[in-house]
Amino acid sequence: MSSQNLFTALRAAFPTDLQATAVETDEGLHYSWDDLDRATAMMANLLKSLDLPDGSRVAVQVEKSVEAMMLYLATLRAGYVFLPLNTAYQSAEIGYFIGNAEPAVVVCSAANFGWVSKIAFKAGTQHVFTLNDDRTGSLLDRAASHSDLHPAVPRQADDLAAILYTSGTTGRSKGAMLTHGNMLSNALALRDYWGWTKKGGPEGRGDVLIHALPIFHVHGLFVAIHGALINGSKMIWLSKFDPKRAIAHMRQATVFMGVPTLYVRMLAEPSLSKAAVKNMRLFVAGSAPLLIETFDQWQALTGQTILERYGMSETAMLTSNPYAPDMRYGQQSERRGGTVGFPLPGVLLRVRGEDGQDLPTGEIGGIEVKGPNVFKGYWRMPDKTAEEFTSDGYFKTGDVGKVDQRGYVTIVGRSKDLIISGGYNVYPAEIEGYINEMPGVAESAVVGVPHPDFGEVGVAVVIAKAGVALHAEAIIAALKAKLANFKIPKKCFVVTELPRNTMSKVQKNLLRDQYRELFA
Ligand code: MLC
Ligand code: AMP
Repeated sequence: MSSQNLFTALRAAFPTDLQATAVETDEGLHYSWDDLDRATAMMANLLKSLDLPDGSRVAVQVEKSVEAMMLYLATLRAGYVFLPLNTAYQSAEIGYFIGNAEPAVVVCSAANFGWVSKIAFKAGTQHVFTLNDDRTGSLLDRAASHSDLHPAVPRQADDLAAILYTSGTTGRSKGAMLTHGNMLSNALALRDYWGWTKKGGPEGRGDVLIHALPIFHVHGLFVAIHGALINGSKMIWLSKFDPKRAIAHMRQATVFMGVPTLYVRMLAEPSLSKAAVKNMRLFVAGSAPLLIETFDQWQALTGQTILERYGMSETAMLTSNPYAPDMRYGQQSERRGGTVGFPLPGVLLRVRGEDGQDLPTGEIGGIEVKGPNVFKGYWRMPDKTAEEFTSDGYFKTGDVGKVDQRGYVTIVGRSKDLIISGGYNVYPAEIEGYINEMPGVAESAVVGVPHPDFGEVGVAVVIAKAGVALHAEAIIAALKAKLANFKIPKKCFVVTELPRNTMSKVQKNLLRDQYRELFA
């Protein structure tokens, strides 16, 4: 059987002119396709020289850089398993991921080497390299002495390519195992569905993607990077999102991908106009609900219609509004705000009630999915995996939604207790766990409330033990010392009681209503 290594497919799509620019950074650096090819070969050869066991994990917590993307591609090329970690994670979070995944290689910034290497060596990791966002570090030093030729290691569709940790509503984070086949099938489906055009192809000019998202989650790492590479398209690379810079680059670009917060921030820029986006052909939004106001304002100001899609770490992309009319649904299938469009070709999606029965069109229930993009299971958690799949092989997404007469899917909520803040997932149970451990705390509840910039943010409501005086600021400060910054509740209230139902369960819906206007 021929190899299904995702890298091989991406490499095959490189343009013939390898000296052309593949990535241009906001700072003005140019990387050619040949640079991508040679640097990933050198890094893959470095990994190979370490004699790692088959299936070894390469865990990476570094700032966004083109070299960090190359490390991802090199890991695929060498046949190992990539494990990206958000740079906001602190030692307790990193300690859990490294302890659970037992990576053979860990890559971190030189600034974090002290504490990260301590965690890694304790977990049995043999190799810890550094990689900084200024193109320095031991990873590049060591790779420099290796050959720039590397035949990609043959992999089958079912072989692991990456593990993405997603937090859980109860217990610890789960590592979603994604295969080469999951990601290649999704990349090919999106290439066709979103009408990517190749330079020199029938449409001539070829797409150029503005890459403005972090590269440790599905959206920036897979949807954006695979999207550009599988089409041989150039990327304009922003190491950190900046609305002014993103808009300025639109004159030379054609595709932009962002979480809703990025669109909200660009809408506040006076430089956003029809003229500024006239070269652009596609704006994609996802990872969190896009408010209809944002969709409408974007259309009014730029004349362009945002294409909203829906996905998750466990499944990559599941549904999308159509780029062009989707003939499965007829000529009238335009992009509709407030919906996430249709299941992508190859994806089966159904809505089921609590009793496990399929619901009629238009009724609201749990969204279940099946397809070549759906992950293999949770790393070393067979029971959790079994719980999340139905007997006929559908994955229960935890999202609540409906499908209308015309086939459009709408997400109306989540059955999982989850806050999505600026496109990042925050699990209240995790934050509550940390608060409840603090001295003097009797109980706490964390709820998500609307926020004009992040869409939704966390608010903590805490009850003190009898006779103890708690201070909201001190609780927030203590959380900041332990948790990734985006997980910190934006407000904390110390109260005397929490609303409860007759079963004594905290009624989070009442708390959400109570604090709904906090950031209005
Ligand atoms: C930063 N902060 C956040 C936050 N990001 N708080 C809540 N939610 C967030 N997402 C905190 C900072 O720590 C800081 O706090 C304060 O808010 C202001 O920071 P900022 O400078 O405004 O933030 P910035 O660095 O500009 O980051 C905002 C952002 C970033 C929107 C650019 O969060 C981002 O890149 N989000 C994209 C996430 C993403 O890629 N998601 C895809 C997941 S994949 P303090 O107190 O320290 O000052 C997925 C599947 C799918 O979901 O379908 O795609
Ligand atoms: P993650 O675990 O980070 O991959 O987040 C996946 C979750 O993000 C999904 O289960 C949804 O709840 C949410 N999500 C992704 N895209 C959308 C969207 N377009 N609209 C609403 N929610 C979304």
